[in-house]
Amino acid sequence: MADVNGTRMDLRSKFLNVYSVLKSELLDDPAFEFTNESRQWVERMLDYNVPGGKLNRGLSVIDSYQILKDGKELTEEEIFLTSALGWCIEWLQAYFLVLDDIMDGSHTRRGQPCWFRLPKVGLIAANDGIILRNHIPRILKNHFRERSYYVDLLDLFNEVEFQTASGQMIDLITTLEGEKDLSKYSLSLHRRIVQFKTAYYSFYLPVACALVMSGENLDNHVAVKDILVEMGTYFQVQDDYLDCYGEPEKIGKIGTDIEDFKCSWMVVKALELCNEEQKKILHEHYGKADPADVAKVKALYNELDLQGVFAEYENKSYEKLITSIEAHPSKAVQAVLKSFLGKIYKRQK
Ligand code: GPP
Ligand code: MG
Ligand code: MG
Ligand code: MG
Repeated sequence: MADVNGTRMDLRSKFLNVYSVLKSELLDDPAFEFTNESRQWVERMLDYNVPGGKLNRGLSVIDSYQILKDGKELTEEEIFLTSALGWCIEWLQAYFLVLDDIMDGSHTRRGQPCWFRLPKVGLIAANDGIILRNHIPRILKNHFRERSYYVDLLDLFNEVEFQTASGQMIDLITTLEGEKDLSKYSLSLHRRIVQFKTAYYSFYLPVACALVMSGENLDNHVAVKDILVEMGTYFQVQDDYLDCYGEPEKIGKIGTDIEDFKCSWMVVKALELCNEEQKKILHEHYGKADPADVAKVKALYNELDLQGVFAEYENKSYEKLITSIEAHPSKAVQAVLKSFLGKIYKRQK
């Protein structure tokens, strides 16, 4: 095991080195005449928002690619290219999070204030989100322009961004003020939201990047996509659960779903399990910023034992996912999917 861990450590540090390379290129982009001031802004913005997460999505591209190559050791070039793709996903994530935190009115992210909360930043963060988004095609152009699969990568990132923005749209418009109506919240609406806002970019995209780089045609991998979207749905249910029951020191953020009237898995489950009296409590207190209202909702979640309900959901989802993974004909693909699932099962952050 020491060897395996050693290799992984090595890959992680190589992955982090690639961040520095990509950042330097972007800070010297000949398409823009950087002044010291603008260069410093971008550098600070990148360091604040891009590398500070768990890096699961980014590292999964290298992992998946290596497994698809039957575990053969990767060349330095392959490590660089898979890392660059991994970083493109981390950039995409940074872009989404900077904007999502404005939209959700969040306060903290990855253990620090949300970028837009910094006094010097404010709504400049909206443009920083656009800059982060624009860095992705620049990285791809710098490193993949000559590859036969360049167009497929551009297309993949475009498709997934569209899906995510559409999911984010339904996440937001279901909460519209004046139409606050819990009766429209259902498991099927929740599913639709989280598949689009989270699953495609967080789960399908890393594996799809690895497949494209291995020369695969994504049209031949619909079954893999379906399993990854299922896994992403499970991941966002965990996120909804941790929004309420996670420890802020561990998850690095303070939940806002109850205040924001979100169609979270928690409220959908509560609606499913509550009696008429309890439903009244939800209708009265859900979606209000006052901590006393939030406390009422959380007390109801405890009363309904949503922690127990979640634990059961988690076990069932895991078993279902393993069953669908083991039905896949390729052992290599099975290994990719199991490795991904192993990273998130029973996660606390
Ligand atoms: C996660 O939702 C979804 C995203 C981060 C996608 C955002 C998409 C955009 C187009 C901006 P969440 O709000 O539950 O995440 P968190 O709990 O991390 O704030
Ligand atoms: Mg959010
Ligand atoms: Mg959100
Ligand atoms: Mg959340």
